[in-house]
Amino acid sequence: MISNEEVAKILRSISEYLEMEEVAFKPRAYEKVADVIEGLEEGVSDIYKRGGLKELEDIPGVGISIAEKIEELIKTGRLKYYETLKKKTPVDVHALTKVEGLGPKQVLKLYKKLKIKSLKDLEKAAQKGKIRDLEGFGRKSEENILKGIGFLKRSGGRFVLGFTEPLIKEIESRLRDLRATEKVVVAGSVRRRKETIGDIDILAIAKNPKSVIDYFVSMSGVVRVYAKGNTKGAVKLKNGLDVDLRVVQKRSYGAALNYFTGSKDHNVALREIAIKKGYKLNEYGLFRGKKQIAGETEEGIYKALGLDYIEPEMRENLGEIEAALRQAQGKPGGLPKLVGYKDLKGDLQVQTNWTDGNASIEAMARVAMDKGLKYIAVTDHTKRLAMTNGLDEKRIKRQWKEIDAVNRKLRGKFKVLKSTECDILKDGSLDLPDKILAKLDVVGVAVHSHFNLSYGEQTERIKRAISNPYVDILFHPTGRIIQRRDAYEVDMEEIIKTAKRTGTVLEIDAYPDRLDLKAEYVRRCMEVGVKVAIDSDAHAPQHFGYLEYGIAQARRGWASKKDVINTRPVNEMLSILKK
Ligand code: DGT
Ligand code: CA
Ligand code: CA
Ligand code: ZN
Repeated sequence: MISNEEVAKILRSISEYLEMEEVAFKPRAYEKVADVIEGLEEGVSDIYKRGGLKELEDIPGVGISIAEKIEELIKTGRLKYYETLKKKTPVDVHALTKVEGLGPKQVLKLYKKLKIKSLKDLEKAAQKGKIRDLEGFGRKSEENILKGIGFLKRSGGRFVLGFTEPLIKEIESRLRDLRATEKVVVAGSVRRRKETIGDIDILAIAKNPKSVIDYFVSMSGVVRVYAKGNTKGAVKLKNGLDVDLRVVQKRSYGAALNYFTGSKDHNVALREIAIKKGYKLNEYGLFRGKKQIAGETEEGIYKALGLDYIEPEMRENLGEIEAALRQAQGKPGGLPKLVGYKDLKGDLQVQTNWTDGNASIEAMARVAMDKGLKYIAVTDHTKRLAMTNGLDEKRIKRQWKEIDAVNRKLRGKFKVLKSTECDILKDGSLDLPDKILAKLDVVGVAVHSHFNLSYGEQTERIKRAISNPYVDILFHPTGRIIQRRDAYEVDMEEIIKTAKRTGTVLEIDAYPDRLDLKAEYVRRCMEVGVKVAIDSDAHAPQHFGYLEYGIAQARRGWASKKDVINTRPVNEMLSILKK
């Protein structure tokens, strides 16, 4: 059965091949559908099984032609159209365009001039200095290519949690559906909600462990079996991801869950506490001599160690154990009560089809409403980002009329706020005049260019932008994209202090490969008293589902509900902004 991830990958490659050939419009259509499919909760195969082509066509952005291609993939696992494109230009576009700065057109040129087909070819050519002489390239772009390849290598082997989760959930549910399993839970970095994961660690309680392991090592998608024991299995999936499964006994469940959730540093610290108390802690339980005194539940273990329960997202041995001890002893400096996964009432960064989003304001509002939100801020890009069709003064005023109309329709149920993702220009001034910003409900600003300024210049630029009295939120403050682009050089300590001084909110962008702010900066915000917003950065209705990764990031940064402005009802949220 073909996964959504695989379908999306093929559609994305098609988009890249078509873009290479400079076909108009179509590439964007394929890319949008790929995004949508990646975000679907239901598998495309299941959707197809349910209602055939018709049902596929109900997926946003899917017309008959793409629907038929998905059908062919589901039925045969192959796609002739894609194979023809691949034959014509036999290059690994997907891998090559992962190199920051390389688009499909450059890839085609590199193939035609230097026969570059793969990352390896690319690296060799760049090292030999062959790329700098090509028209449209230069010494600088050759350097950047080598940098980009280095970056890909360093992040190699890890997977972005938010993009991998549909697969994780699928495996989890397959195991849950087995008659033999009583309980199935994913531990490790997945349970700690890290940004990226090295592998999937699954625990199960089962009546007949052997049968569960047998199923596990032979399920579809497995390309290699590392281990197959009576209570333990380890496999590699065809996307390169490793999965470990352990079947444990009920009375050890809490201890195993605690052990395999980690982190390793957290475990080591817990074990030391156990030893000091004269106990022994391992994945089977907490023992005094031979007698098990805890281990069926995690709560029981923490309690027996004299600690308050610690949420998985905090288990990094970065002070949470000391805080849990103080908490249990009723002393100040205890654990924060973390923001919850259902606490958000609004989303303050949403793009629509006025720029590079794929749905209308009303469609985005209705999906947000279905997700249980009460408000969104429409934050389309501004004119400097011409490739997104960014808004100028005239168009943003027209957009307000549409927002007013949607608000009339949804009155009493939902509120659409007038906002912007206003571009921060090179000198820290903004892409819209103050007189427009003054009329918006919320003003978001963001850096989208000049990533290479010096540390000092970049810091001054952003400080200037957020010192504007109309600016409420700094979106994706460091610009990093996980596994693609490092944060720009910027003094975050200085930005956080400036945010404090000016009352600016910093965003946790929930998009799975942004998660910008990093947890350590979120935690710094909490210490300094800077508020954060958790936004989806949605460009399609499905993206609201990503909010949970932003919440996870906030929890990993020790944020509580009151620290996150969009946990508040709309009027209360607006009242704490600048003005
Ligand atoms: P990952 O997979 O790299 O994203 O990170 P984790 O934390 O999932 O690490 P993994 O899969 O190697 O191991 C899962 C958990 O098992 C880990 O969080 C803690 C526990 N663990 C693994 N090795 C050790 C160890 O040598 N000592 C202790 N105390 N715990 C360990
Ligand atoms: Ca792991
Ligand atoms: Ca593991
Ligand atoms: Zn942006």
